[in-house]
Amino acid sequence: MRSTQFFLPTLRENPTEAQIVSHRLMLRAGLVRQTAAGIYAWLPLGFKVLKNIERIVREEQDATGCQEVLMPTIQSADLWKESGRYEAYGKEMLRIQDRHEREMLYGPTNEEVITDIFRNGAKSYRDVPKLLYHIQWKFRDEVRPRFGVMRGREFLMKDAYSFDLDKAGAKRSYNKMFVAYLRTFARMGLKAIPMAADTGPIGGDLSHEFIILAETGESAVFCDKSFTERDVLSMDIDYESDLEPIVKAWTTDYAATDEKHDAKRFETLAADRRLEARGIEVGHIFYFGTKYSEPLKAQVQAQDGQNVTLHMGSYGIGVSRLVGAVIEASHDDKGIIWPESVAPFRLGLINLKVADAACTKLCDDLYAKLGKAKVEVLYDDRDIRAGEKFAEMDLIGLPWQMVVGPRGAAAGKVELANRKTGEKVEISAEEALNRFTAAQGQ
Ligand code: 5CA
Repeated sequence: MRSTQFFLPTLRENPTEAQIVSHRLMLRAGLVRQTAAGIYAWLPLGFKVLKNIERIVREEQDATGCQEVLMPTIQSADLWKESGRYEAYGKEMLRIQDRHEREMLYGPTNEEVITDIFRNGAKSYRDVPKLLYHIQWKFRDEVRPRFGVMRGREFLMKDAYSFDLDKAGAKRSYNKMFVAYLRTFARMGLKAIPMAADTGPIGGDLSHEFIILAETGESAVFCDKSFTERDVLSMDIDYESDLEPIVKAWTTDYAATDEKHDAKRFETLAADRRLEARGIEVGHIFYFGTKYSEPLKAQVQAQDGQNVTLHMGSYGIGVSRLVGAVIEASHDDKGIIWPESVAPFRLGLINLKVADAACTKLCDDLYAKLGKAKVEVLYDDRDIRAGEKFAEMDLIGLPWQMVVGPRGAAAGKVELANRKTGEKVEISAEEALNRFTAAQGQ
């Protein structure tokens, strides 16, 4: 993409309404714009990141055998009356009346709808276990929407639901999601720590929040330092095997949010192993047994001919929140530093002097070749000051910057800078090209 064509409305000044760094940077770097309190439009740069996060979530869900569906945003109130949650959910639910005065709502979560779909489709024990998920916008009329996309009213969530014959089966499904979550967040460059959690309006007696550490997090968290030292992605996972040992290994050491904090137990840790910090909840998983299947009569016929009520769990990831969370975890005073896996472009190509024929020719050539090799490049081909280009490139945080100036161009050389480490090397244009085209697919 050429900057002369790209819609990237960046802001020079810090927006006064933004209290935390991710919100400030998302507005300044032209990722989102607020259209109403807690409701955001995604601009091209932000939308690319959102899609990348969605892709990682999807790949890791698919790997577990979880199947993707798409349920509507608008739901009928009837199902919520059947489950008993219609009144209980309170003011966070956006209630709507259609022209026939039927009660509808904008879904804050989907336990009722998926249970209704499943009860109509599953008849026997052969139809379970099943795991289904979708990635869909939710609406919760939060009292205090704040921190940009971190606590929005409309937000994108991945929510998965499991259906099993009994509690032991449901725990197997829970474990699959648990492990998939570890991988999902690690692939985004995040260290997410599973913590025992309260279940709130979703309900149930087994639940973990996945929390990443960040100064601006909404909850105080306490954990063993070991969690920050683990390598998740080198684990070889077979989702059909018994995952309990992995889940055990990740739930034995101390980790709790303030709601569940046990100061006495925490103090038994050696002082240098105690980590007290703030955290952002990026995912939350629940096992709630028959809480919805019972009132909604989601049953299948067991092998002995008896009807059994299904055991269920639900598993959420804050997809849009993650865009903010990744920025909270990875930025400096100049701007965002995207991990390669979610970056909107892998590389920024900076033409320092558009008026210089050799410089522009080399840039055009590099841009064409990178494009051919399917490397995502933002090519700053605008006729503006170099300082402005550098500042914007740092602000939007692409992992690599390839800088071409008239002197280098005359010698066939470019400067390659890493946004994260600040390391710079001057290499031939050909070598620079090879680095990106050869490394594709890694
Ligand atoms: N039905 C269950 C799991 S599918 C559920 O709704 N869980 S939840 O309430 O914990 O939400 C799942 C995830 O959505 C949270 O972990 C969080 O990352 C994200 N989330 C929740 N509320 C908001 C919000 N107001 N703004 C942005 N993300 C949110």
